[in-house]
Amino acid sequence: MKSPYRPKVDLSGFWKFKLDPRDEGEKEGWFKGFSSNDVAYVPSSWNEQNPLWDGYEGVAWYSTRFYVPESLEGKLAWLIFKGAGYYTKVWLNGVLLGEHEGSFTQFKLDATSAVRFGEYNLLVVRVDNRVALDRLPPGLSINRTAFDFLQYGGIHRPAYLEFTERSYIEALLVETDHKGLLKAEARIANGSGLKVRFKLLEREGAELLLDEVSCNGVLARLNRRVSGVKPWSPEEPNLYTLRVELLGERGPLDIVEERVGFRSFKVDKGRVYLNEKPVFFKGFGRHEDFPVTGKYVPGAALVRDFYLMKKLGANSFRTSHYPYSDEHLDLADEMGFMVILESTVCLSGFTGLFGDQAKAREWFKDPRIMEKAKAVLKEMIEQHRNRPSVVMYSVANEPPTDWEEAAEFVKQLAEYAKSLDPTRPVTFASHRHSKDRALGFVDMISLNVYFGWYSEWGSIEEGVRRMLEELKRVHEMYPDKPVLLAEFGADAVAGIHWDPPVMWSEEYQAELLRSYIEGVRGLKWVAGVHVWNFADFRTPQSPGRTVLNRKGVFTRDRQPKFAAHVIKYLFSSLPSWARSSERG
Ligand code: ADA
Repeated sequence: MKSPYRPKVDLSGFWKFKLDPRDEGEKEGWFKGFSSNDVAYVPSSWNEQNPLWDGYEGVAWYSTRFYVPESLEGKLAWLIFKGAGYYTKVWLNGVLLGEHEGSFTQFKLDATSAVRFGEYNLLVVRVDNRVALDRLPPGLSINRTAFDFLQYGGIHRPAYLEFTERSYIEALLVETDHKGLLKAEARIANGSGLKVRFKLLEREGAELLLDEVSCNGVLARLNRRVSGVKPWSPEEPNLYTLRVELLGERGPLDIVEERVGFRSFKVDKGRVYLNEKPVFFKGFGRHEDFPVTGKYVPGAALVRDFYLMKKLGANSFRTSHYPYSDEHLDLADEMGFMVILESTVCLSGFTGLFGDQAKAREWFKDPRIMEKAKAVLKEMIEQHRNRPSVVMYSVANEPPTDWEEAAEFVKQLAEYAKSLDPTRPVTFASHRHSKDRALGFVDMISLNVYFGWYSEWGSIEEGVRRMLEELKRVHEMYPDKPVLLAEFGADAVAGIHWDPPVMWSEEYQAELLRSYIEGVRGLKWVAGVHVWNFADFRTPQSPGRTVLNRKGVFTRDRQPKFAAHVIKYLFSSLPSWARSSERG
């Protein structure tokens, strides 16, 4: 839901910044303002803005001053952070507005009681990026984590203030199908006796629908079938604008807009269908990671990424391993990419964090952990569920679901996601394959496979043989579930070339990717192939990593490795729409 009509104060820019390694700032009242000569830019992570902060794990403080015009007096003031963390506390003019856990979902704080009109305001933000076992994703410290990406710290995504009347549109829920079904539910604050006008507009502005309904004090609903709309698909990402106006006596009190696409997505009898046609995922696991800005990928870099993915013939990606930014997913809606939206339960190296495995199993039974996992899933779904690009949810990455406790954990998350949004299928990414006890709890099976890299060193052929063997074993166990090759790949240091292909060379990466894709070509129960990864990215220091995870087919600054050219050729030879005549 966007609100182009609401007055806003953008908070991007240079903020005062201060590290607080002994976490004494709150005791010393830094929330009323603190002295420092350091600056950090917002939105961006702090890590690469100053080499002194690169590996910093701890608490840091941000402050900025902003002016609010007197003309806004009497309105409600909302402070919105699109993504900051890991753990954020916010004060305005010395008043604590609230706190939020997790870097990858937005949060909104009521600033009405603290904001000053017609003068400067002091905003102070305490950000804590410490890694811990009771955080998602978990770990022990910045280089001992269950996840293979860097725990940046900072106000990673945009922050701003917006102002509404006392009656305003709190939330908007939209559901469509590819035949023109349009269901909308607007939740109104202080809406009793008010009317709501729904308008559906074509890209050029032509009005396709206009409907005015009474608000029953809280909700205003629309349920129509719109004739003549064009379906949304990766090939033709047709978008429309649903404008919702809350009407007062003297005209609109509030106006919000949502871009909608008319599309249907389902999983049925071993296949995935978009607009009732079987579809084949071709794409990537990605990361939000960019030089200097860290977890903030600037708009221009995102545009390049999407043109590069289009150039390679990709039609989809997974938001490995956390919900991506609104800008990122806006481009997916706009440029036509199917998105598997993944939550922050990333547990790749989880079991290795615990000496005592019994303790590790206990983690999955801890109600506080389940509560946190459900909280981020809820925020993620509420923030992105109106998007046509989001076709499926992934509730976890690489949980140790050969364990009963972990399987039950994933089962509960899958059920919870369905209870929040019954219109979308659910999956999780498994690295336990045929030993996995949770595959039966989801609609599509997603497998992360690294035979020929973490095992069968140097032997791609043997790797592919084991990959097919394992995929077929899983297929026999779940013949009615489609299987996505959700991750496969090899590290390649850009510039290392070797004949014959040997590990770490560009040739080995390209050949492994080619062999995997050729291996699954035509298997009709294989729903697609997602290469790990689109681009190299920062990861915790370890003997197995050279500063970056280098499984990208592009370098971190988005230049192609040999594999990018090979993927372009392969993706162009793979169908986007699956045919029924494929082999069993
Ligand atoms: C895992 C994990 C990824 C990454 C990948 C790798 O499957 O899901 O985050 O760590 O392996 O490069 O090893």
